[in-house]
Amino acid sequence: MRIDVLTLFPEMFSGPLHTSMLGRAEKNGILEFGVHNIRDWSLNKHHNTDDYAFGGGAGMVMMPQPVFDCMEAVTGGAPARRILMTPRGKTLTPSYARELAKEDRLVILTGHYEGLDERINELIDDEVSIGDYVLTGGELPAMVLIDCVSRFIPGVLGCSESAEDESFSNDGLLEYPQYTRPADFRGRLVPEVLLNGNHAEINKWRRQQSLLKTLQMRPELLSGADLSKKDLEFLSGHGWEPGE
Ligand code: 6GU
Repeated sequence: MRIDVLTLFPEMFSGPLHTSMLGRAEKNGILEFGVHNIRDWSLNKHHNTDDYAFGGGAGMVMMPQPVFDCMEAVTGGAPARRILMTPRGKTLTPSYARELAKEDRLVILTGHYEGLDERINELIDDEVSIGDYVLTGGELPAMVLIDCVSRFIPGVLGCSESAEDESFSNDGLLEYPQYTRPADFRGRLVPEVLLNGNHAEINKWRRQQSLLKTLQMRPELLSGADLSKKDLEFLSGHGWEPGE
């Protein structure tokens, strides 16, 4: 997949796209990134990209010309899924990320709240937000989207990892606690059950820990989780009633 980003702050992308899993996928030729400075397409003498809002009011508005020219230069009319990062977009979900992972080419435009000339929408297929809070710009959300989508592209994750469509791969439950060596770290002991090699016991403990963690942190997930009769008994022993 090729992913192009149109931004006023290209330097923000230099770390995240080329480090860790994304960096490895890029080296392996699975992902290809292009980051483009919208300012480079400004025809304005001072390379401005925004101007006062028609009708007045505080805040500047991103002008259509640099964005249109940048988009045309980057896509060259070739097919691409064009995404605008904006808090008024639809919320990023695992199923939407999986859908985007099937595209050959994404072009992501990062903008500013109450800051884009409405005519820029003509260039855009989807408007996407990463959650119900407002950030200072769309750059961090673009990086979140790229990371999230990349996990669904075959070869990006190692073969021992896998991306699941559900938020939580563990039957819709939160993950159980993990431990590594040493078994005694400054007097804090690893639970005994994990040390004895009894895998039936270990699996039971892990399942119960997942159920408890979900009950404590995200009880609303339990109604959509894949729960056995044993799970339900365990949860009701901890005060949970189905339908809660
Ligand atoms: Cl995509 N942009 C901004 N500025 N804030 C956000 C967002 C996007 N998603 C959540 N908050």
